[in-house]
Amino acid sequence: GACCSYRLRNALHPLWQSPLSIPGGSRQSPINIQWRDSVYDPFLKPLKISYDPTTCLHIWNNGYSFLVEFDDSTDRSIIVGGPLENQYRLKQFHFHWGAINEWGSEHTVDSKFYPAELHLVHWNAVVYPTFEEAVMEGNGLAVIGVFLKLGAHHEGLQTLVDALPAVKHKDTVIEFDVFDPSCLIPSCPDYWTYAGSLTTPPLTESVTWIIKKKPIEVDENQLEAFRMLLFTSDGEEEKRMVDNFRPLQPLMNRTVRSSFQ
Ligand code: SG4
Ligand code: ZN
Repeated sequence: GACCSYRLRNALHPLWQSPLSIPGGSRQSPINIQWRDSVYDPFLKPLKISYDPTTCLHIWNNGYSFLVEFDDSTDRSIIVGGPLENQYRLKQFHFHWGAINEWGSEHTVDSKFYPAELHLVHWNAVVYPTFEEAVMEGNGLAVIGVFLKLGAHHEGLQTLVDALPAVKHKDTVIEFDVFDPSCLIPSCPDYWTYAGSLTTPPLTESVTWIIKKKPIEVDENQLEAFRMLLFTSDGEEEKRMVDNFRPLQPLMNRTVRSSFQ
């Protein structure tokens, strides 16, 4: 059933092998961002991020990643501006990472992988009544991507890392109130943006991607804490949660725009 690890699913799920089998699969994610092919758009506004730390609810190991989920019943944690026409509500954030530091991110820049990538998932509550409906529609979701690179210890991430042993196994959830994920987003305003999809089934082409140019630095111990998590439930043969990223998808007829020159 749906219980197998991300890697196993990656190998078995036909959608992962042939992007062309997706109906209308013309804007799939992730992609390689070729810096010199991106087009500066002077009309792109700065992205404004306004998160209320008290909307943070819990951390959940869902068997593919760990998700930090937020109360999205009101407009208390939102983003606005950038390439977006409406404001979008924060639903959850999660990460993708590798077994080793040489890979792990979903997007690449000039074919370079980072060891991990943060995704902050937001939905268009102005136009759609529920997150589930937004997932299915063209302008339903906005995901901010932030690359993690190896370097200095990250104080803000450590709060999260300290909580991870409690959600080691698949299907475990713990309370995690009061966290402001804007501490994980670099203050440098520069970003790339393009029209893409979710990177896991249902792979719907509903995502406006906003990829921050500047990575955040995390240390080796913090990446190792991610790699201690398990794809598997308590009692099953342990499989480490690593390499939970989707392979690169063709750019096809798309332009990546940049907010910077
Ligand atoms: C991860 O697998 C999350 O666990 C999923 O969250 C998420 O799906 C999925 O990634 C795709 O998101 O930003 N990488 S992504 O395109 O947010 C959704 C859940 O399954 C719908 C809740
Ligand atoms: Zn993701």
